Amino acid sequence: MSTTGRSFPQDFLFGAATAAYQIEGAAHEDGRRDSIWDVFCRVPGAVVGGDNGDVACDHYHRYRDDVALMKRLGLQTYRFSVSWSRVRPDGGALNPAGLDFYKRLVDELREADILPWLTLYHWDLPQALQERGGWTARSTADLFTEYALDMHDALGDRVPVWTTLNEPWCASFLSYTGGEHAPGHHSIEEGLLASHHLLLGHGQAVRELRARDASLDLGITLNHTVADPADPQKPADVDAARRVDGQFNRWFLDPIHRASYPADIVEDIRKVDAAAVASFEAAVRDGDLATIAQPIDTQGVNYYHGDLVSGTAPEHAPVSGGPATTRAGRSPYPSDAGIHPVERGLPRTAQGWEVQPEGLTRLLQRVHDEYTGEKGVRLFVTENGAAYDDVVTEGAVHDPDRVTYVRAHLGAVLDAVDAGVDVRGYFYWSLLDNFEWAWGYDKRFGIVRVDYETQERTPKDSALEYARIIAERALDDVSTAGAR
Ligand code: PNW
Repeated sequence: MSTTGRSFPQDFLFGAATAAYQIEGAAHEDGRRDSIWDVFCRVPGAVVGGDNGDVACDHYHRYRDDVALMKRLGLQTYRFSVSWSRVRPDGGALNPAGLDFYKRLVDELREADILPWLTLYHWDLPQALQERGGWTARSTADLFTEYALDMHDALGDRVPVWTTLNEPWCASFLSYTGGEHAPGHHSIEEGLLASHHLLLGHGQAVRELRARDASLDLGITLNHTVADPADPQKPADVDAARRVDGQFNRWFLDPIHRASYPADIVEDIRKVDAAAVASFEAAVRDGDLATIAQPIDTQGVNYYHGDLVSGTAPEHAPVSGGPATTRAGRSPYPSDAGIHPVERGLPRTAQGWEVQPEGLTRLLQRVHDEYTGEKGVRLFVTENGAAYDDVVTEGAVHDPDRVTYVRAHLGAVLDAVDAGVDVRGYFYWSLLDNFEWAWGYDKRFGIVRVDYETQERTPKDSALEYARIIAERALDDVSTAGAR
């Protein structure tokens, strides 16, 4: 234990996260059928390089080695997701062969003394359900609830922590409005309906799982940004930050914790597409918001970067990299007028995302102060990480930028802990290099390098550093000076 460093609380959990479609492969084995991502990957131009998840990291066949690797790194917990189309290939009837994979994985984790943290939905909706409207259809929320109960029947005695959805913002607006993710649609109405039915599925699943077993730790993971006005004195800039915050953060935090959608944002969107908002309002039935606001135990916070925004269009070419535009230059914001990203000279990752660790401290503090603290909902950073171009040498992979990134963000978490925020753990995204959605295999987020020819795994310098931090349960001063 470091004597001069900053220690983590005794019960703080260190882990790493992955998602089914990004690592499993085995896309056509043991009865698995297409998800919307299998189909989306076949659309020319949808994914960089025409890549897909058919093989990915072949984790479906290599999970034993991967768990052994987690054990070697000292991970205390592993956050993974279940492929709905493996377990219920058409969205409905159960496929025992697919389910067996998750039983084997969970047993392996428990054997290694690694806490299994299960996410039910990380974006791979069965294609059969998309053909019936996907998340724009209310029936999808009901089928999601049934699927959650199937999973609980199979694993309820062995998995203590259950996350319903990963990042419903991505699964609704980035997917049905911005078109960047599957199913690749460009509709404000669909984005709004999808967000509501995702949240409804979350609330129903929490209610039913809770009724089955009061001891489960239940929650949801949201992706956030920290939106700052370029000039806090300019009303147009302050308004731009309000719009980003409202559509990205409050659209999900408010219904989950306060049983309401943010009225200012509803009105903003109404000005853009009144018919879409009318359709959304008709879809929000009596009682839905109470269902969505079921008490939860754990709130997952995913943080990659913030946004500096202005209300006035820049004189020069707009900056890229933030979520204000998709790769194809479309906006995932239903109300995107007056949102202009501003360059602030921060370092950027290989994907163009800004590196802004202090934003994580502010984000955790804000979620705690405004939403979760008074209810005693625990916070976990369920994702944080960066894509960089690694330097591969004989037997080692050097990723100094990622080492700095991880240290700086763990420092930011400790700053939040010191300020009294109830944050209980951190998951690095991701354990392995993997299929980075619309970016294909072009962007590597792993602390473990994957050679996609041989499937060989090599822990990067960042993995060794993370393992050291976990073992010491502290951030020592030496490298902190350089990182923060
Ligand atoms: C998250 N955006 O995705 C996901 O949960 C992971 O599956 C993913 O690999 C990771 O972050 C890195 O991208 C996001 O455009 C994708 O704002 C896009 C955005 C945010 C999160």
